[in-house]
Amino acid sequence: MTVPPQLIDRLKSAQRVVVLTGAGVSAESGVPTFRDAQTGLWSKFNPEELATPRAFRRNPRLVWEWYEYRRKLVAEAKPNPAHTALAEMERLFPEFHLVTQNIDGLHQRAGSRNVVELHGNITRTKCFDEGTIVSNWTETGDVPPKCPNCGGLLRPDVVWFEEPMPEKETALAFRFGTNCDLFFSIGTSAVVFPAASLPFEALESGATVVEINLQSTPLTSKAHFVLAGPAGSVVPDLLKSLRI
Ligand code: BV8
Repeated sequence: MTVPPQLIDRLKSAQRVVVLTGAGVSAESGVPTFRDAQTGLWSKFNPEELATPRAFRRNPRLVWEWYEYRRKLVAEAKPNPAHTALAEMERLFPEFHLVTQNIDGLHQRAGSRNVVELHGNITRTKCFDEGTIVSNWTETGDVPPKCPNCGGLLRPDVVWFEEPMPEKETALAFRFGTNCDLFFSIGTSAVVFPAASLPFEALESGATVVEINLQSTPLTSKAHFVLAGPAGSVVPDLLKSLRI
């Protein structure tokens, strides 16, 4: 992908860069996005119906098993060149912040150091009742397993629909997003709020906004630059253009 020369200039003069990533960044690692058709036994469920507290209360075993299936997919996945290039970009700017909607931890495995996780992380587990993180528990065959402290049900430490995003991470993301000079929205459908409002707030605050996606989104018509292509090759091309 040829990076437009005006964008290369913006990249070279940027002081404060913020990147927002969505499931599209992990797609080339084999982690299905939310809108990819669900496969196999999960094909009859709509993720937005499974990723809710209501679904968990109604059928905790089903929701726990869906996350166990996705946890295994994530454990087998490897960071792809988009993750690695973003980890390298972190060191090239005076200020660089990576904000992700993804729960797969692949940015951290690729070497990104300060990652703001807006929607939690599937590799962490918490007590549904107490909200405390639980790192180990006795396997009694219960599905979901029980909290060793209060006996409540364990759940993944992710943000479900109709649950608020974590306060600290949300405040950080919006502080970074409204105080940067260059904002990238990469591999996100920009339809899930409040995360999806971040690129628009960056636009409002005067940042140059770049979208990298395979398809158009509600952000496409407003972004200053739109690089239509797979993140796994477009992001490394951006990095290469910085090196010249
Ligand atoms: C909240 C973690 C309020 C879980 C996720 C009615 C009732 C209540 C709330 C609402 C409502 N109506 C609307 C809302 C708000 C709701 C919302 O926005 N709904 C949408 C569907 C309209 N939001 C919420 O509920 C949020 N909370 O509002 O709380 C509140 C406040 C105070 C007190 C109480 C309540 C919480 C939202 C977080 C939900 N959790 N994930 C899990 O993963 O299991 S969201 C999940 O979906 C992902 O994290 C992602 O952010 C989002 C979208 O999924 P995808 O589409 O797969 O991914 P993405 O968007 O990233 O799209 C993929 C993109 O990649 C595509 O554009 C594709 O073209 C592109 N792509 C694909 N391959 C590539 C690529 N691009 C580049 N290269 C490639 N190779």
